Amino acid sequence: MDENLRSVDLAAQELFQKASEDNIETLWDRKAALKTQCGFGEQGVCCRICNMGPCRVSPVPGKGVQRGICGATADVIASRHFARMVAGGASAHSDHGRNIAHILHMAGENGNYKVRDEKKLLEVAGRWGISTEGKSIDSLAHEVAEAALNEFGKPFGSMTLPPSVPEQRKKVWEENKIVPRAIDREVVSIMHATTMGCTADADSMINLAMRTSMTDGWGGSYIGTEFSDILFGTPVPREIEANLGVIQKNMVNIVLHGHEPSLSEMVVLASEDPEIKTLATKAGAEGINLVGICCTGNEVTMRHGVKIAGNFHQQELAVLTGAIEAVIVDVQCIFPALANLTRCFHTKFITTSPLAKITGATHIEFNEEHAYESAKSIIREAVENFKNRKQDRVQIPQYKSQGTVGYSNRAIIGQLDRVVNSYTDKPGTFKPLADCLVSGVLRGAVGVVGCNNPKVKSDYGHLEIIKRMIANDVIVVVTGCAAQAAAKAGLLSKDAATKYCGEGLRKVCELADIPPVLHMGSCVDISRILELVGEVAKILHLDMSELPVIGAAPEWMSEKAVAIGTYVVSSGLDAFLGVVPPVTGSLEVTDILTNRIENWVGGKFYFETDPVVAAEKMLARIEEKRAKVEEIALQRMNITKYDDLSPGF
Ligand code: XCC
Ligand code: SF4
Repeated sequence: MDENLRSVDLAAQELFQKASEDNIETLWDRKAALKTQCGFGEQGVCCRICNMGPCRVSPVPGKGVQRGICGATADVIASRHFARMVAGGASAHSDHGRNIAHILHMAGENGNYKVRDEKKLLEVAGRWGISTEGKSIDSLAHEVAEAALNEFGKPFGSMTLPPSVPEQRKKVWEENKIVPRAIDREVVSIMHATTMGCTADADSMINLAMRTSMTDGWGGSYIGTEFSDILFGTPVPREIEANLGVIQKNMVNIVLHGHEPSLSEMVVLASEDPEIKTLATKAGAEGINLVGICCTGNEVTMRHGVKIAGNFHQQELAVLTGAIEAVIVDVQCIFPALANLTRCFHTKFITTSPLAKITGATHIEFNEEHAYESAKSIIREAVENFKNRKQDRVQIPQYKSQGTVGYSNRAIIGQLDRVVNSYTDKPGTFKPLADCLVSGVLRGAVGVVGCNNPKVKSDYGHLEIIKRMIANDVIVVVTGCAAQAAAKAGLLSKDAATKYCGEGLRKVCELADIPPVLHMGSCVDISRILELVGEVAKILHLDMSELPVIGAAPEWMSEKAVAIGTYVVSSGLDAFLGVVPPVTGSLEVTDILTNRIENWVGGKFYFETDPVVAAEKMLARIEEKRAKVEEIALQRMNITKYDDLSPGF
């Protein structure tokens, strides 16, 4: 592939050059080596569920082999595959949530982990129906953690839903029988229902997948976010820098990559340890420079302002700079290729989780019981490695952008409150935002999330959609690698409002002192977006599906994105996928996901690979929903005029 077609990122383009000069392989080379990828797999019509197979059936009805050995049709095979992707994704997010709950369970004054946000703990205790009276913070934390942990395997009843779910939405879920039961149970249910000889009906299969996806968004991910905020602090706005130019020539550079903040939080703390700092100086470095990649990077940038080295597609490129002493990883989205690649340099590749050991990496298992010491010994490896760096092989592309991150919902309300200072009857809500949406100052809101994928030009889809949204007065919230794409392109800076926005959004940004694109965190933090949308819907007495709000994953690759897309749609919002999921070999499954599902839950999937076309369709869909918003809201609130606009906006 022409190198300039791989990524819009100039830092990346510079390093593609270096990779080819040095004859070092990257993901794009491996993609090219695969030549044409398997068409059956791509369309979801190859079944490997039992060992009579693999059975690959024809994606064309009436032509070629129509059934697998057991008789499963393309519809059955594609729907089962889709459901397994949802289960895979939901399990990753939820297991992450569970780990954070375990950390909260062990938190205490004398331990390594402490409760940093007591207010949030009290709030969350309320949501689990736990009385706070007469309890110490630590014992309350313990109790809240236990309540959450019980959600994963509770034998009876349904999952405890957060208070942000509007009543209308709950009814939709009940009618569709997609109220999730225990978090683990739903994932197991999918594995069961998809095994040989169970569900052979696309409608029911997608329905089960929807129920499972809800355990992710409104369950495991929600717990992951809330408990991380309790433990490590709820993010507040802070300035950061992003792109490979944040790597420092004279410092010990450590890449934090993966997803769970339990390790990275300790690494941040331990990097300040006097002993470690002295060690760095002795090694001849000016200090320690932590930089983040993927969602672990998002977690620590949101809470500590740790600089962003890049997103998913930059994990190899960071190593290619030759200036990385260690890549420290926990779980998810880690290329096994880093093992070989780091060997071409002095870089240490350190795995820390028993769930993500990688052949060729140095495994130093992270011990949560002795988290601080454990993090210190991991950093020590990196610092001691500084002396092995070959400065003549170092090439750090000098590209980086400034931006503001840290938009938790509390932070967003804080910004709104600064404008609506005369609005005092209900301070501290999303009311001003709801007002802007109804009045049309903001046409709508879009969440742009997800990965990079070499099937599309890196970052192009993210940036194209984001720019087109904000130019049309649609406010954008971002998480995951989409957020990092936005950061690298300068879209998280407050200046972006003047540069790219329509008049309405620009005004809102100026008044509230926010960028037009709000970084809300990692991918589990899409739960923040759910909370935001749910609360705004509640204020307007609307269902989530009635709001001019859309989700988009322009460059997704992970099973997690399939789980996310499915819970977004099940929550009533459209989800635009920029890479087609492996279901198109079944007309029926494609029809369910892009059409019929809307009759069930009010939102549907769009498969649209051209971001320019996707953006047009998104804007049209927003206007379609807008047309009815005010009317319905007035009706439900039983008033004739929505004159209650927040003063200030
Ligand atoms: Fe992974 Fe979360 Fe995708 Fe990025 S966006 S490539 S999942 S790091 Ni979630
Ligand atoms: Fe083939 Fe059916 Fe077995 Fe799948 S479950 S591999 S279609 S026989």
